[in-house]
Amino acid sequence: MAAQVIDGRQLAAELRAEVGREVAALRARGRVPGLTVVLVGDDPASHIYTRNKQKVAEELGFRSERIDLPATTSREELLELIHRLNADPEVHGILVQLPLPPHLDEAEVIEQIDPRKDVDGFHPVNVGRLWSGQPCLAPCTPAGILYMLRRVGVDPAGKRAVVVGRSNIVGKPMAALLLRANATVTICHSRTQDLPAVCREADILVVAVGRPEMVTAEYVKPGAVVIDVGINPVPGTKNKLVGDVHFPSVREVAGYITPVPGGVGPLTIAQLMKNTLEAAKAFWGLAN
Ligand code: L34
Repeated sequence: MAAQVIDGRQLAAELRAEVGREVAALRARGRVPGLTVVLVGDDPASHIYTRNKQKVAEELGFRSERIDLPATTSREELLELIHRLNADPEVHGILVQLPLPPHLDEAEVIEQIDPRKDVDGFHPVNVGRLWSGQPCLAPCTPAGILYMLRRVGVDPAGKRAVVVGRSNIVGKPMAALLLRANATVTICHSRTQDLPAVCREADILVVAVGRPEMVTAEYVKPGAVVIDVGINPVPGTKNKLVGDVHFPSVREVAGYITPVPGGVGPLTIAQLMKNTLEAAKAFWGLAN
């Protein structure tokens, strides 16, 4: 029996609606949560994602601002902007879209963001809190995936979870969140020996490697939940995308599978709204 395809657009719409109701209630009391997205340079994919983030923030009633800086922006200019945003009481969430142009040090830039405004959850303070089980802002893609699992009724507790990819944005925080949810977690990467065999152990398989359609049916235990974080443009097409999972073959063996597009991406943006709302509430001293 073919897998159930998880409708990320639908789930994201529901999460957005939830956030939107809370934003409306806050606005009725004169409080407006604010998100500022900073985009440096002109990476075409980053343009699309940041435009979507800003649009959704506006729709949900946030004060939403996007700051576009040229690729030639200096380290000093960018850090000065971040310090200004840290000090601005109308800004509750700051997101610097990655990747940055090569002359800028991403780790340094992230560390300059006030951890309370770090709605990406990339600041070392939030990373440490995530791994030590404290309340924190967690990275949007993995947090959105956990929301997804919950909504389709998959509880990670006691299950075998395999995360393919060890990036700071997805792989590592995904492993932390699954561990916090009591899964038995394995992190795989380019040096993992016999990757298909390790993946076949997974009840929950999360793939975030950036290699088009790498994961085929032979990687997947029958009935497993397969979450595809990849977003790879198909060469020679205008806008066509594929994931890191070979959807046609894997859907025949998996129990659940996320499509690309329309899977993890929309949840990432919805979770960003949730994180921004939580950051604003914490700023005002309102309980979460
Ligand atoms: N700082 N940088 C920072 N935070 C992030 O959380 C991100 N990321 C990744 C890249 N850089 C970042 C994103 O927002 C990737 N990412 C992201 C967000 C949304 C979507 C894709 C990537 C998305 O909405 N994808 C749509 C398709 C969009 C299209 O048509 O191109 C989807 O349905 O998957």
